[in-house]
Amino acid sequence: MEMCFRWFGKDDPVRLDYIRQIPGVKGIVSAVYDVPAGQAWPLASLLTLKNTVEAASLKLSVIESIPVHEDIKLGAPDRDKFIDAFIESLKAVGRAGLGTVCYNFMPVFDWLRTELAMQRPDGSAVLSYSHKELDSMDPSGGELELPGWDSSYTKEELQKLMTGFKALGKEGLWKNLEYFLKAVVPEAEAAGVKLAIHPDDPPWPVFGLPRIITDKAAMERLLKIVDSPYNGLTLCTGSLGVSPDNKLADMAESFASLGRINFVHCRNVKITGYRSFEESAHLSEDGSLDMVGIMASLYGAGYDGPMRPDHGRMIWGEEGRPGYGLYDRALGAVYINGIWDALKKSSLKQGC
Ligand SMILES: [Mn+2]
Repeated sequence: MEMCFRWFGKDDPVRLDYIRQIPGVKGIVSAVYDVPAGQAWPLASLLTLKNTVEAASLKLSVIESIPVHEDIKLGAPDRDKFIDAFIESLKAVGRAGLGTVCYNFMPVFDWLRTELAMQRPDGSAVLSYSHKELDSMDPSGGELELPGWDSSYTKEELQKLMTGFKALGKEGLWKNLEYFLKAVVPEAEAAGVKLAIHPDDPPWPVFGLPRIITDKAAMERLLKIVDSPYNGLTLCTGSLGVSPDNKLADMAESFASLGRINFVHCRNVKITGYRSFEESAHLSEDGSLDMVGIMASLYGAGYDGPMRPDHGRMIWGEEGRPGYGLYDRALGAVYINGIWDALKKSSLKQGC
């Protein structure tokens, strides 16, 4: 397992030289941020990013994410143009000598929360979500005030997109994902780049829009569309884990033993009611997930790919991008490394 850390580029207040000081963190997860969705990434941008990371004695391990243009998800007439651009970016990633790309297939909205800085009793601040609250909002009015939702769409564009996806429905979205994967996976394979789809966050429909990468059955279906190790998963424990039906240790074991987990996002969440949750520290006892059980499944199945702590709490007076401060993510990385170390050492002992 290679412990990594997400870095948002030169504007990120969390500096590479700070990340390097976290024990056991070797890799960086980042992306090219100055190319609009739907356009191919220039190789030069990737090489600059790689050089910057390497100059800090770290390795650029994962690209997260290459955006998938909405017209691909919608199956719009011009989708091939955007698929070609995605493939060009994949090729550039391969030429830059990088091996893993995370992406997602969520229509219109990426991750969703209803609060970005919910105060916990210990004074830390976390992201939280209440489906009831979310349901009371109407994004089609164009006046959506959603934490983290920074839309460049006009009211008309947003309405058109939402109408399109509602009409498309779940099976329509699956068909478009299938079309995308059949075009992209062979190219990823040729470029030596492993794809890792991120599950939907949260893993249920929002605003009447379909979401499909939500549970074990959906992931099995995805893997069958193109049966290749280059068509793989990002196991995001926090995204999947807000649904009590998702048994993360079982999913980790099943998919890692098939060799189809290409990236792991590791974080804990505390389920606070039906479709409501708050994020928590990575520590098992702070949330609803058994982090030791999940790590033991991954370790036992021989997972040796990249992993990163996911969102952290804001603690110790830190300010910055919600979920992506330095301190609590560093604690998360160290905690996960500790579990991994213990698993490794105890299996060595048993082997003696
Ligand atoms: Mn994630």
